Amino acid sequence: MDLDIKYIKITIFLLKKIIGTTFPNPPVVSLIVESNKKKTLNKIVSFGCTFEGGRPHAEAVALRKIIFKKNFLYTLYTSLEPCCHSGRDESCVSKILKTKINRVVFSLRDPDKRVNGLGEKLLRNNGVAVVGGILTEETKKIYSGYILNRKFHRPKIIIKIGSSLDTKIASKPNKSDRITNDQVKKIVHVLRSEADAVLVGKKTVNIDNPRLNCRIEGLKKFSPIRIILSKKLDLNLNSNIFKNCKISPTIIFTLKNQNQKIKKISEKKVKVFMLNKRMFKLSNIIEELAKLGVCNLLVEGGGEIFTSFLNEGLVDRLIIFRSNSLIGGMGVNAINVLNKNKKLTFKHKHLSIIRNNTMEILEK
Ligand code: AOF
Ligand code: ZN
Repeated sequence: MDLDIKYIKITIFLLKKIIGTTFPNPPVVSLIVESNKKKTLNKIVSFGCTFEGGRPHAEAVALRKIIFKKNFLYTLYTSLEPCCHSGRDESCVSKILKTKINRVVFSLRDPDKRVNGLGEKLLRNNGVAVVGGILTEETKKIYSGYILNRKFHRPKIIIKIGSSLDTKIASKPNKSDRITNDQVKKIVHVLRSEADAVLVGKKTVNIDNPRLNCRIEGLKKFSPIRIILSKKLDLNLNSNIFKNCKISPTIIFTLKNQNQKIKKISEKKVKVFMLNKRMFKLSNIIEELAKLGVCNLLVEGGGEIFTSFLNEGLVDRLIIFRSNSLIGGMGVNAINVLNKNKKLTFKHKHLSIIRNNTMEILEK
């Protein structure tokens, strides 16, 4: 196998392990390979991942650990084009240029307009050989939310439905039921850890009383920001969600002119975004979330919210967990009335059995 492909493959393998840990920055993995002049001997001498919280960047971590030797060549392999803007720290390109790295190989060009090819150009102009675009089919998938955020100012939207065999999410209106099994619950917690934000409607808060965090040991700190949509701000303030807003950041989108209610809810340490009637649209709300750095948004319910996202054509991925029992007549549908003039078709990507439940993944 071509050496460049081999090492980029390793960065991609490791990249999958750090998804959801680097908000608000994209996850990146870098490797440094030391070679003899004939390139017959090659070995990985350092590696780095983007740190929790987004800094230091992967390249900076990899460079920190290395001792460069005389008579050897050094290639830096990285999943994303190295940055060239000085943000919270010196840029990676500038750091690379101070070392003996004489070649950089990356997979995806950084869609962030501050970089987008400039990182590559700057390295080349300073005598570093650069190869870009290795295995981009794979990295485009991993960075899909990041690409949507930077290019289209919206996050990737993943709808998660936990339903009965006949796609009902509760046995009757205003009732909360556990429908799927405990293993599904664990998978959902992993999905939460991978997401930057999780969104629900006011009924889900008031009826299901979820915490919306990740409660898997070791991953708790990667819990997403919690987003609640509530036009009238008629939320039960004793709900679980309002018990730990200091630890799990929480944002509520509501309509303007409800000062009294906002005062009360603000005591819970939540952030309230007020929009006028015309602006209270999913397309505007997700744009606001993108501005906050949200690249991957998990939508957890309920039925009205799922339906609105589908009607607006704002669903990139559907994950449906289904139990093995039917609910029937009184049950609440996961999806209500869809606009007839919209053709909604998804591609099946995955189907698996989770004990007595199933998991189906579909994409646009
Ligand atoms: C890299 N390596 O590991 C990451 C990069 O807020 P800042 O200053 O840290 O910059 C964030 C931007 O840096 C982000 O939008 C993306 O362009 C790049 N992320 N770049 O070279 C990394 N995480
Ligand atoms: Zn960087």
